Amino acid sequence: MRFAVVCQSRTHAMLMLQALGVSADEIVFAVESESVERYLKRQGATVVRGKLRDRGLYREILPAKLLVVSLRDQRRLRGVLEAITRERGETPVVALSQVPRERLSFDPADYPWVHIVPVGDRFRATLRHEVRLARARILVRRLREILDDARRVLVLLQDDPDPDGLACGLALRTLMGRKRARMPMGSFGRVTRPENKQMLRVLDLEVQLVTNETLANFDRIVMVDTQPPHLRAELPSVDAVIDHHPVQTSYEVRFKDVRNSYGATATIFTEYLRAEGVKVNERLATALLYAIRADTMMLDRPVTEADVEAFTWLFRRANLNWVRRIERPALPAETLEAFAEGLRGARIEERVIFSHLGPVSREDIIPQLADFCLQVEGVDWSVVSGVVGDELSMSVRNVGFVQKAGAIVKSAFDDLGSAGGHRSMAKAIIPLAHLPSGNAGRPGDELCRLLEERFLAALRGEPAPGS
Ligand SMILES: [Mn+2]
Repeated sequence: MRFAVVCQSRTHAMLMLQALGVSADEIVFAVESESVERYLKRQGATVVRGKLRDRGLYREILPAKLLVVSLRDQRRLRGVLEAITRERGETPVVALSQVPRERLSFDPADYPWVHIVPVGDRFRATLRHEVRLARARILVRRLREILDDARRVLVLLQDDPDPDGLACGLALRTLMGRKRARMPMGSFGRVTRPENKQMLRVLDLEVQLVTNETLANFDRIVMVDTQPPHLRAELPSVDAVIDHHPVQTSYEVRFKDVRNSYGATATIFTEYLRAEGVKVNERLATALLYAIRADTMMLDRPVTEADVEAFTWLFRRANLNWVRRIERPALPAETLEAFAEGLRGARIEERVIFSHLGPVSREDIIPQLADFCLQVEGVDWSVVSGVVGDELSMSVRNVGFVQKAGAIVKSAFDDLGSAGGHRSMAKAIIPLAHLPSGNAGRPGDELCRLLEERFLAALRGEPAPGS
């Protein structure tokens, strides 16, 4: 079986010969014009000539592997579809349209068997992407002019560097073809969040702690994912700023690319890299992908076409196992034991699952078990606690459509230690000295009863028992 194409002009015929990507003798064309017929025959294609509204024409070219309708005059599409209706059989039909579906002169629902492709929209989106890359080339050239003759360049990140800043630092270094020693990343603060620390480990990244004095060791300073007014430190002159936070005007800089509509600065850097044709290895792709994911909550926050484009491109190049390792640090075997113990003693009351782990060697298994327990059927809340050193640490999770976790935990435990959090996640830290001692956390003992009673009272809006 051959491919079948309906078209009106030589241009469309030429495009289809290229687009189908098969040799001309594997295509049969239905055309009206004699000159198009002559052209196609010279290319080696089979041609049937007749009126495009004539059903007989389609009896000659169908069935086919695929029938593509590519008309110059969109107003004739309906007539062609009408003529094909009874002849199409099992042949898949694609109609290329220059106008979007909603601007067709007929209701496409009348022809549910045809797949209408608005090529104009697709082409415009592609063009917008290419225009962004063309602009990026100009920007990268200006950036190179500023950095090329510098011996040491500092990539300055926000005070508690996050995945977007870290990924952009690595991207800038790759873009400029520099090694770590000649373009280190630095910050006035330290990486504190566990996932971000894990990102440093998995992707082998380093951030130097800088001070106003050590800044003098660098010939140039580039800030990524942040702008000078965001830092508490008084900065000397900064040479370049690449960011996506709202633009600040209170500073002077030689190079500034701030795009507030973008979901992540990593998207800007992905455009720079693609525009320059720089090889993006697995490590860099993973860093940038993770950055877009983290900054846009998995594309759940407002993003642009550019973010989605960058994400899709990076997704094919990134190592998804590394992404998983960053997001969810692997549990050592001994914590499984604690997990099992915690589940054995778990109790469900008023749609809340309680589990107390007793003394734990790693604090992070408490939130992990809390996440896990929320999957239990009939449970809206999970409350998991454990003893870390001389404190009790508690993680609370809920399914999201109930009361705010932060407020509940605060009202239940604020008087005993520190407590608070967000809508669906919260945490409390209570010094053991403020809790009943004894056998420290067997299910049903005084400590566990106190935690359960206080939490349930807070859920019901009652005052904490014994407070
Ligand atoms: Mn960011």
